[in-house]
Amino acid sequence: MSDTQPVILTCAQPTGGLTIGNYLGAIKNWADMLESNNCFFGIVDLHAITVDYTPAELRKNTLSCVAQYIACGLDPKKSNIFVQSHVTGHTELAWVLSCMTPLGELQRMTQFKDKTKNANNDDDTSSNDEPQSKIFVNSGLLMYPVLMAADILLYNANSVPVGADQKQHLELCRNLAQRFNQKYSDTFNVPEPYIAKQGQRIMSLQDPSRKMSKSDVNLNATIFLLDDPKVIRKKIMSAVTDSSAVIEISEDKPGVTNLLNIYSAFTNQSPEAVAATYDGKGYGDLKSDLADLVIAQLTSVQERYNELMKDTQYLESVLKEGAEGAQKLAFKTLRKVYKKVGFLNRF
Ligand code: ATP
Ligand code: LTN
Repeated sequence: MSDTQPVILTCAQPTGGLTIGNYLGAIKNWADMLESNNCFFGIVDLHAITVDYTPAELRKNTLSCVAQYIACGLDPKKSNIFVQSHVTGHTELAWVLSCMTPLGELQRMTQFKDKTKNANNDDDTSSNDEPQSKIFVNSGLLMYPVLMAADILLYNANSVPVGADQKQHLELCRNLAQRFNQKYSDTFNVPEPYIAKQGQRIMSLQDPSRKMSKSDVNLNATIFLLDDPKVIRKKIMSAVTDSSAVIEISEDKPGVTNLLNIYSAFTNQSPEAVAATYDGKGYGDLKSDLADLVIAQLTSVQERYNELMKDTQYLESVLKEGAEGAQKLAFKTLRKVYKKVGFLNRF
């Protein structure tokens, strides 16, 4: 790592086990960037408490996420792996940025609208007797994208590798950087999103119109990196497809298209090239081969993960070093920002 290299920053929430969506859309691409960039990989626990959670689970998931990152190839010697709440500055910068963010912009964010769609308001008088999951619409959910912008701008990141679902959040971050630079003078890089061609949007195996998510209530919809091989095979074999049994990429066939996309992202081929190899074959063949492929790729990740989880001290030392490296840069940016917005120097 050197100070002159471009800064790459990206983060994941410790809201549950990582999925192959996280792996293909995000982590797999990050591992290729270690050599020629100054990389920061955050585990954003402050974001994770915007949804329903239990403290013990959060603690467990955070450490497990570190081990999963390393097992997927993120070498802590070549990058900074840190926990967001260990670095002061994220929430402080978020406050400054929130004072420059119109409320309406946050209310219009797709993720905010999606996450609050099922909110059960006290004044809900609908006669629908169906039980609904109760969502607590807290202010943190609304502020989520501002905190995310702070995560990125605190390190003056040049590039932010994310899945396609984060495009809108990145756009807000870019707007805030530009707004700040215009109002107070040049301070932040305007970060570029990096969205990989393959694997950018892995969909649910049970409802291919929705993204594969670690918080999906239907466990068959999501393949977790730590799923048992038998479970992986069962989930893939029962993935939703259609009745035509022709293997092709098509908007009318979101199920099989998703399976081809997963195959293509694991093998770095185009989805069309994968589809061509299945000419004349059936969905069962594709599913069975895909299960073999996913199991083979995840077995080595799982072996490494199990080793790492036996050594909590090592994982904690990774986080200590990661936080120290991150904090250095964070302080530098925050000092500059505080001065520009008119706060007195600390005496
Ligand atoms: P949740 O599923 O609980 O809403 P998440 O997995 O979307 O959370 P993160 O863990 O913060 O949220 O995501 C980490 C990275 O993985 C982000 O860059 C995100 O864009 C990417 N990602 C998440 N799901 C997918 C998916 N289904 N396809 C491609 N990329 C994804
Ligand atoms: N919102 C992101 C997680 C996230 C993030 C970030 C990603 C929080 N802060 C900074 C990149 C950079 C998500 O994937 N759900």
